[in-house]
Amino acid sequence: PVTVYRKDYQPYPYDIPEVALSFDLAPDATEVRCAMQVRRKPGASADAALVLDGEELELVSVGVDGAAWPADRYRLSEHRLELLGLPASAAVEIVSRCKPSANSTLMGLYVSGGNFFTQCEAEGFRRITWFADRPDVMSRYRVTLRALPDYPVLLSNGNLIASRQLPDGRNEVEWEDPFPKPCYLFALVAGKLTHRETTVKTASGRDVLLQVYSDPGSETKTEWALDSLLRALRWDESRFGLELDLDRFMVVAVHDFNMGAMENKGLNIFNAAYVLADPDTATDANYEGIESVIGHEYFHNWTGNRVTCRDWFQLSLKEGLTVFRDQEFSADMMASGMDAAEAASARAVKRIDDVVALRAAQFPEDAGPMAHPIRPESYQEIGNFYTATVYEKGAEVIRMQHTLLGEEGFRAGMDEYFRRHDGQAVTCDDFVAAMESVYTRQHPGRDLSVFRRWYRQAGTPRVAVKLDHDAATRRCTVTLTQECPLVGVEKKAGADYVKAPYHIPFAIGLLDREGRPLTLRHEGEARETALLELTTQSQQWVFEDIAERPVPSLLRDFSAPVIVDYAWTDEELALLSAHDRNPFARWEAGQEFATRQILALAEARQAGRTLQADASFIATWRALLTDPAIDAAYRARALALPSEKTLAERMRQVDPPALAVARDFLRAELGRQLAAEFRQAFDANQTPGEYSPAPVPAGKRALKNLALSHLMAAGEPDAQRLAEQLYAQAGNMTDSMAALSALINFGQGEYPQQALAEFYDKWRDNPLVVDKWFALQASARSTTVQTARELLGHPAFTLRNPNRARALIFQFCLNNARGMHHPDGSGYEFWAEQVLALDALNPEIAARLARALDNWSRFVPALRAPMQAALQRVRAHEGLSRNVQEIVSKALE
Ligand code: BAL
Ligand code: ZN
Repeated sequence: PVTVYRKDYQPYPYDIPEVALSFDLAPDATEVRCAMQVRRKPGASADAALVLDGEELELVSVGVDGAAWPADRYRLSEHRLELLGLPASAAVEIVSRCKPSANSTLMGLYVSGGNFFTQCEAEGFRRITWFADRPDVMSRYRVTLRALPDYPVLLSNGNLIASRQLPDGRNEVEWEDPFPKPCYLFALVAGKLTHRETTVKTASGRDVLLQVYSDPGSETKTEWALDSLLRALRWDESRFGLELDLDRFMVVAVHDFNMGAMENKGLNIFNAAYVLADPDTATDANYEGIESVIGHEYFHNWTGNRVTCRDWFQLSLKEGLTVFRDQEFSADMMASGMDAAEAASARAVKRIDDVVALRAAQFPEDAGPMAHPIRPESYQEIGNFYTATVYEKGAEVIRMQHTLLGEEGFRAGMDEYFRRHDGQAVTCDDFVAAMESVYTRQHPGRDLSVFRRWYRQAGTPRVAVKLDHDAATRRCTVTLTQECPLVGVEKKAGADYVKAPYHIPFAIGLLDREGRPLTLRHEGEARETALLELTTQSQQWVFEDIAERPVPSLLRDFSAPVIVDYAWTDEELALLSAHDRNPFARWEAGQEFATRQILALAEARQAGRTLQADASFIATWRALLTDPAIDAAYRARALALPSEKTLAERMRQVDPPALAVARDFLRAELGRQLAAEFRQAFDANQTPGEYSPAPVPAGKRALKNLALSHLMAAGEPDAQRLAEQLYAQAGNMTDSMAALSALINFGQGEYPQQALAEFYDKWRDNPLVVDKWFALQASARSTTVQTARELLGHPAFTLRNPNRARALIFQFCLNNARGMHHPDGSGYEFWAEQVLALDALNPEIAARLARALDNWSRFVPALRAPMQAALQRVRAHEGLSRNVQEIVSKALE
């Protein structure tokens, strides 16, 4: 496989300012005519070939300036068409055919549910026509679609400029996108679809049409998506001064889709899971996810589309920034209409959820064989780099810039970025330079040169904290020392590869021994939270007028994506968990306390000792559960035990079954010892009346259902009756799923299996709910490889639908510690079979599953050997895609 390096970037020698595409759509053979105006760039060699990418295409003809281009003046190979000897300016026309109905990769043009859809990012456009498939070639597109009346809705980017019926009975439409764009933002949709729409005025008074398209019959499920779109439009106007630039913005839902959604200019195509919702079929998490993804794709219109990436190494330029923007959008939506204290808690809940996700997915990636900087240096298959690092750590790197500059400074930096780069394809460094222009104005003599290392170094830095207190001088000295060990490929880079310290904004507070906040006095400033800027390996800060040794509250609001090393005592953690006024750090203290408990229990389990919960930990949990000052949503987060994935990162040798037993034990023990308190929380957090996905009722459901799971896990006498009642009477999918999950994981008797069967019968025609049904079983505690195999044989299962594959196979391989990590290795054999089966259909999805064994070398020896064998089996398979090959090869290196 060919490795592509960032350092090898070369500009494309031609401009392609105009592209006219015309499609004769038919499932088995679609003909595509691609007419391009090409102009050799000043300074490019007159010999420079026009190199075009293509995959799975049949070439029909090549023409230049209205005449056939002689065969000896182009070279055609499997993935390349090179036109030689072109004049400096030419009209090139290529006609080709593709086969949408045979396209199971879901990249390029494909058929789903009888309709046509496209997915072009990163390199799918080359499956539609030969083209310069790279983001720095930006063109204005005019698109003509022709299709039989079976496809009444014909959509593409931009504005509809003509629509007619042809003499042969087909319909023809023309679309024009006034904004130059890279081809990865091209899209078309054709088929039978219904839609919901609204017209709104933008801030500057223009009328714009917002539309959400979906399968006929699903029109009742698109209200939330359309409302979310309107909220996103308003939010970008008010927070960033960015307005919708088109007259029309469309969102289309499709059931077969590799990603969550795609930001094609003016025609976003969405996985139906992020569009369709009603209270009966969607959970609170689904509603939140829809709002967030609708926002994310909409925000890309400026951060990604108006300013795009020079090359795919810069992916985080648009993704990290847009994730940061969608996180802020969600936080602002959650906090809207609340008073200051409620809003702070709502924002903390969002921050906690984002950090939980980062730690579960990105920290392991940063410590494994696929570790890469947020701006990777190389790749074999760019599809493998749509990662938690590029997205979620990328967002943290943007957030740190926001923290360093402040809200006003960050906004000024964004304004400067658009002033400099609107309409261009640029680099991450261009973004930092715009922010730096503001930072340097704010802090003369300082710059972001050290900060830029976040873009070129991989791995999660560790920050060790030392706290010295001198009673005589009443001074408290805080020493921060950072280290970042070599990770992944860096270890092989040789002795001359040296990692340098990062610029780490580290927010800190101090509490006295009663839990009261202390004022941090440093260099004439007095604050409750100090933002320390660590820019070298080790630095010290002295805080004045501190009478006794304080308790430190560290990395408040998770001000940097680092791991903190500090040896709090259990008593200090309990104190922080009860009193820290920074809600994120308060949550963190409880999580650290719980982590210590579960790791100790896992060790006891491994050593064959009796498991026992610590009384002071139970007391800490009791205090959180009964604190009347904290709202339900926050309490549900504070009481949630750390995930097995997060816990695994803290084990020297990962032992998922031991962790699962330890975590289950603690959950049950909490349920037993705090049964009365959990029962009270269950009763006090009912949400009768009409369903609303708003944060307050959703928070109540989260706490109530957490309480139920503890009571069920503990086998409390009345718990199953509560669960059965909740299941039977649930007025929304959140409660139905919570009850069913509690029943199938911890229930007794026949009811749980009956409920499961009844659930399927009720929802068999709703694919998104059937996905939930598969996912629930795949991750259930009692599910074995055998059960997973039986589910593969269920008539509703298909590997061709990514959502279904994710619901069953990914859930089992990633979220079922006992089944997947059975010491006989059967889970890993299952994984290998499914990776290979998926690879034959859809390499992008197969490569995602392949990553489930990334960190095999950090597992206990008994699991390591069968994991390695499964990886080797996959690597040895003939005809493996480039996608999967890159993943398994790196894992085994
Ligand atoms: N650009 C790929 C999908 C997304 O991140 O929005
Ligand atoms: Zn994105």
